[in-house]
Amino acid sequence: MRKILVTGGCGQIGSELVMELRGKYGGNNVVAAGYKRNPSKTLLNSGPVEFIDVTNRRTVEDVIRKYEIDTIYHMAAILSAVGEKNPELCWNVNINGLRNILEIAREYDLIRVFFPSSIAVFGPGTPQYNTPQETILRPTTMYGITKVSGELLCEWYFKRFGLDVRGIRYPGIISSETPPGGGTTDYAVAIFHEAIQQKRYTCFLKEDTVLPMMYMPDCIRATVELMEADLVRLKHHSNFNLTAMSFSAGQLAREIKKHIPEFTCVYKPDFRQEIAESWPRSIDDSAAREEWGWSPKYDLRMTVEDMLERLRR
Ligand code: AKB
Repeated sequence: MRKILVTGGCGQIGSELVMELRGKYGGNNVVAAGYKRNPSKTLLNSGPVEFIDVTNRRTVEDVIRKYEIDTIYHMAAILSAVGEKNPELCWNVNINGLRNILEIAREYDLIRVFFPSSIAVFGPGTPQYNTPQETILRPTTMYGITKVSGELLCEWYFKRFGLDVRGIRYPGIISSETPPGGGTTDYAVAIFHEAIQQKRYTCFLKEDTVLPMMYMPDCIRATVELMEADLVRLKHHSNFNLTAMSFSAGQLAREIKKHIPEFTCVYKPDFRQEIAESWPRSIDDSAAREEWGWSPKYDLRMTVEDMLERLRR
């Protein structure tokens, strides 16, 4: 039986990933590790929760030894908007934190590590439509810089030490359980909460800003499927392009309006507009489809329906 550590285990993706992995491998075999956020009762009541700081190697090593961990999903990260406001923190968590995880994985002979990359690895010079797997990686955000460096670092550990590190370039993730923490795509979650509670939302991106997106059930399934894929089939490792849909802020608002006719959305772009404009509009994820059978289930209509139903419940 696997013994799994999920760093960032109380965050947007981490908290739902922990629950999926606990269902699959047993509650006691999946440790949720968080830094600051208060863990939910669901997390606390379904298995071990530990507090670690990924930039402090000792705190990670203690948990690895205590639970005899053999697999790490390293979800702890500083996202794009917070990263621009606090670049030093972003570098420290995303680079030094990742390096601690990779070093520990190598020294303790772990089976596998998951690394969350992002569409932020791309930049204004990258083809914006159907962005290829292999293309120009010249991001203009600190977050993007740490993600490109992270991909390269993971690749180096794979080639040099045979460490099985796998990763996905996540698009914006829409979810109902835990709010995202400081990204550029966060509007696509906040808009649902405001639509239900206030019937009004002020969006920090322009109406016609299109970004690649994915609903959480697809995101979790993709993450677990990649981690369970046969290594010999993988030509890529830590940098898979992945997508489910692309839409503009205006399209999302109009889809929500179909369910909440009184809902209005106004657009007041801030510094995040420039970040969004440096990212692709749509993604070519054929490598993920070919190498580990990726196929998304949720489109915009299904996502909006399911999000509203869950949030109202
Ligand atoms: C962000 O907006 O920073 C993240 C991402 C796309 O990696 N959601």
